[in-house]
Amino acid sequence: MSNGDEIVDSVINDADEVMSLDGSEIEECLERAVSILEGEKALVELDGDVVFLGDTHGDFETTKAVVERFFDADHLVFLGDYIDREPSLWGSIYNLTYLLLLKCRFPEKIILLKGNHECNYAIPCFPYEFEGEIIRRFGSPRLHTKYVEVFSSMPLAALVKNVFAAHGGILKGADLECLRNIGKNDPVALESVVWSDPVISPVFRGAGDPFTEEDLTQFLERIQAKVFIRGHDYSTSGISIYGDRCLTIFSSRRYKEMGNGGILVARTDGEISRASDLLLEDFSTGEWVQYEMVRR
Ligand SMILES: [Mn+2]
Repeated sequence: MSNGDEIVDSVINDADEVMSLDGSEIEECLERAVSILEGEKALVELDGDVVFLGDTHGDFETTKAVVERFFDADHLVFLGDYIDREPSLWGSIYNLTYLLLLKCRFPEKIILLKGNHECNYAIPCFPYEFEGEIIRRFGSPRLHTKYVEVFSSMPLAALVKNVFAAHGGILKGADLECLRNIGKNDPVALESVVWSDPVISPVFRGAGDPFTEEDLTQFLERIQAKVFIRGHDYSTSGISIYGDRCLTIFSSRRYKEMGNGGILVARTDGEISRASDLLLEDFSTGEWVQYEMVRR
């Protein structure tokens, strides 16, 4: 196989084909993905029915199941953290590369936001196992450099009608005009949007500027949105806080032993004015079941 279209086709037809791609085939795909991602702004603005996914962290099996079930949605918005802490060998490579190939074939439908694990080149995160994994599988760090080009071209946030979506946090003080014009690698935006947590989060990270309910309310008003959906935190999966305006979801089998509450996706169905207007489904049993959002 050498033709880029054939590589994309083979994986679209059978996701498991991603497991047999060699280094040069992957490199070709990454170059395509970069050229598509470079065409997106830091803030992706969308319309229509959307399914949001939290962190997948190398959980290729879950990603396949989500794509299979929700492919009919207008957009699948992934909230970042595709790599590291994978549940099975090479899961990060398969999960991320599969998603990038989907992006190449369905650039409007598949939206891949940046998580803090895709930001290690700018702000180190722990654990960052991905580079070592590339070296073990392909014998050199060369492909990792290509993946970093992909990471640095990923958008930071999405706005879907009333819903602002990002991996971790908000950009305090920003209005819509500011978000529309921000650089994808603006250091303040990276740390704030990709790393931050709500101030009441139990997680200590050492990066990011935590946001209060007041910060969130002001930010959402300024950008004319009503709800913030984020990933980043395995321990508060499916919990809405700050007056039902901030929902955290997590979408990986990993971190179960550390309190991960479920493999969740959130769908829009009509107008969204509170987090609990989003419909949650859980895949932690291997079957899709409706999930009751917890409000705090
Ligand atoms: Mn994260």
